[in-house]
Order: sequence, then structure tokens, then C-alpha cells
Amino acid sequence: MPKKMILDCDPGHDDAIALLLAHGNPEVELVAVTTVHGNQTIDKVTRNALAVARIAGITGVPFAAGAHRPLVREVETAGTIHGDSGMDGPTLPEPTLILDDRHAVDLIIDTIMASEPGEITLVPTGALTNIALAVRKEPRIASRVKEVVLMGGGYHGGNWSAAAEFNIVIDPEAAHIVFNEPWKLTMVGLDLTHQALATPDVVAAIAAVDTAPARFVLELLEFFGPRYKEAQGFDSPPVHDPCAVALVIDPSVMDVVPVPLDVELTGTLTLGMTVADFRAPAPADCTTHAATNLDHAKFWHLIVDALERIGDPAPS
Ligand code: PIR
Ligand code: CA
Repeated sequence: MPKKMILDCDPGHDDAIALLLAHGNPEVELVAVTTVHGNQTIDKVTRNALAVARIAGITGVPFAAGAHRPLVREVETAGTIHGDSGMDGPTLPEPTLILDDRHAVDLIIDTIMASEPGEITLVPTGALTNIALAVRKEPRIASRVKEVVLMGGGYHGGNWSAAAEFNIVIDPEAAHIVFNEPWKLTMVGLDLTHQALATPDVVAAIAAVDTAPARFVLELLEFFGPRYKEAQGFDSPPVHDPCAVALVIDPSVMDVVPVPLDVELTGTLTLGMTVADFRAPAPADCTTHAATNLDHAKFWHLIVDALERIGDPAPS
């Protein structure tokens, strides 16, 4: 039985690859895709999500647009890394999928409440605004989802400030809500995703797939590779968001440890920091977890395998 997944994303180069992985892997059934402000404004990331759906041949999955801004703070985008469109590089097709007319928050709630308890895995790869709003509007989703596996945060440091990661720090109040709900939560943070480097051998393996979706991934990597080199000195860029999807597909792709986690809301230097308490073994009732070590070969094999399975989708 494939695992039913809701992907809440802000495409975003790496969000696009996460969407391709979730669609192309047979262990996952995408039941909804929702968008949130983040890498770019909500209109841009939603358009990008629909364009990826067309490239990947995704049909029959509801897509809905979500929050246009953080709960408390002003909109902050990552145009320096992802460009003006939020997914600069490839030429994007006009979307053909029609957006669901519900707000993302309602699509998330409806999908979870209509499913059996423990059936749905929630995978946020952007700011946590939609997820926080959903659990405040319908608190029963906290005990109904199987788990939350998110890309965000990190226990060693940040990328948007010295202490904080982008997805968390742009809406820290939302992240605080999500990290403190009683659901099982796994933080696939920078400690893990900075190991998911698109090295030259990985790029060659993707090129060898030689399909339109694989060429799209290459164009994404070509764009954000140099941006990452400039911004953070990486020779090969990290590809964050598919790591969270990969953990749902195959738990053996990375190590995960239980550890108390919380989100800093009042620090001046540390706003949005995900604070991990590694002082002692986690208590038995600890619901939060952090990913630590990645099996690089296994991870990239999943990506290449998904692209091979997707093939060249029929034009839509
Ligand atoms: C990546 C992101 C934002 C800023 C930078 N510098 C790099 C996006 C990615 O889409 C990912 O979800 C997360 N936020 C990594 O911080
Ligand atoms: Ca993202």
C-alpha cells in the first residue's frame, strides 16, 4: 500500500524536485499538493507548482493555493537563490491543471479528516503557515495524521541567518505552533540536507535519463548551482526538499534520532532557530525527531529512479 502524502510547498527549485520524486515513486500516493508563500510570492510559487505538474504529467491530484503571508511578519522571499519567478532557469510551460477552488488550509483539513486515522503523511517543504492555520482551524488533524516530515530548521546553524533556516525564520510563529503540536514530527533540517549535494556524478546520472522531466531537473540544477556557490560557497548545491519525501519513501535513506525541539521566538540573533536539546537521551514521550546522516547514493538513486519511471509524459 503506497503512503498517502500531502505535499505543502513553495516551488522553488528543490520543491519541484520533491514533487517529481513524490509523483514518480510507487511507495507514495500524492493526495494533495498545496502551496505557501516563501521562495517567492504565493501567485508565483502556485504557478510554478502547476507548471511542474504539467512537466511531470501529474493529473487527478488536487492543487490548492495557500497563505500569501506569514502569521505575524511581513512577506520575505528568496529571490537571491530562486530568481524572480521563484524557479528561474527552465522555460516553464503554461499550466493546464485547474487549481482546486478551496484554500490550501481547507484542502489539507478536508483530506486528512476524510481519511482513516494514521493514513496521511504531511510533508511541508516551505514556511509552516498553512500547517499552523490548519491545526488551529481543525485541531483534530493533530491526532489524525500519521506524521509530519518537514524540510526546515537544523540543529547546527542556519542559512538565512547564522542561527536560522529560511522556512522556519520567515514564519517562526507558525513553526512554533507546528513543532509544539502532539503529532510525530521529524525535522529534516540543514544538517541533513547539506549532505544531499548534486555532485557531478549525480548530474551525469540525471542527464543519462534523457527525458523532458530529467532535462528540466538539469536546468534547475544549472540555475541554482552557481547561486549556491556564490551565496554559501558550495561546489555542488544541496537539494533540500526531496530529502523529506525520501525519508517517507525509505526510512533507511537517513538516520533519525528523537530529540526535544523548539523554535526560538524572542531571540535577536537567534529568531527562528530550531533549538535541539541533546543534553540527555530523549524522554520516552518525545514526539520530535531530527534527521542526522544521509545515505547519499541511496538518496540520489531514488531521484533517478523516479525520473526513469516518470519517463516522457504524454503532452497535456
Ligand atoms: C533554499 C531555500 C531558501 C533559501 C535558500 N538560501 C535556499 C528554500 C528551499 O526550497 C528549502 O525548502 C528551504 N527553503 C531551505 O532553506
Ligand atoms: Ca522549499
